[in-house]
Amino acid sequence: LRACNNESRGALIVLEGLDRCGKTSQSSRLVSYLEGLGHSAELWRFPDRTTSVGQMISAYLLNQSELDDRTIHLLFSANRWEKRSMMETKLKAGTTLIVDRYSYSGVAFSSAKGVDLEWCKAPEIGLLSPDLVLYLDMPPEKAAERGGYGDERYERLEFQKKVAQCYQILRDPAWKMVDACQPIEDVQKQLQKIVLDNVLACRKGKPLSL
Ligand code: DGP
Ligand code: NA
Ligand code: NA
Repeated sequence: LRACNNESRGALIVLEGLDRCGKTSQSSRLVSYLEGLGHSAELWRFPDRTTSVGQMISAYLLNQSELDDRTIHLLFSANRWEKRSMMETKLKAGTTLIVDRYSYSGVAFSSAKGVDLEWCKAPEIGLLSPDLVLYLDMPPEKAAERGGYGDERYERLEFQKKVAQCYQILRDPAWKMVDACQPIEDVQKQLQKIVLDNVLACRKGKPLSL
């Protein structure tokens, strides 16, 4: 599917990694960087806690509700599905989306609980595929040291170790691995270079993968 007959489109760029690896601040810095270069860019994140599905997810993460592992898995997926058409509209209009977590978090966090990997992947089929996946690589022990974990459900070292293993299983050769233990400015510089190449490729009319 070609975006708007030869018109350039935005790039769908996903950041993944363990909790506390620096994804959120790196994502917002990337948006500022692209905007500074005159590109249209937006910061998105999943879960998007502002929707009604997102509020159910948020309550679960805050341990205010209990949900079966498959039920919460499907809610996380539904939260991406409810945003799909808006993502497509924005990309086709030329806006690059920097997305803090996406389907890979969905599969990694649920399969870390022991839910079957293929079952976890199924509801993600048909969502927009990213042009670029940036994995902020950091050992779970190191991430846990960073200011400590909060009170959210998954912020426990033993669980994050399992998530890291699941990300390794999911990891694709096309993923760009960035050492997130480097100083924040160095991580940012590496990310900027990789992202810029991909944004430019999409502006040259790279087809929107669906
Ligand atoms: P964040 O807002 O990025 O801190 O994410 C909240 C927590 O939810 C974090 O521990 C990662 C986890 N998470 C994010 N997306 C998914 C998902 O699709 N499925 C599951 N099971 N967990 C997710
Ligand atoms: Na978190
Ligand atoms: Na985050």
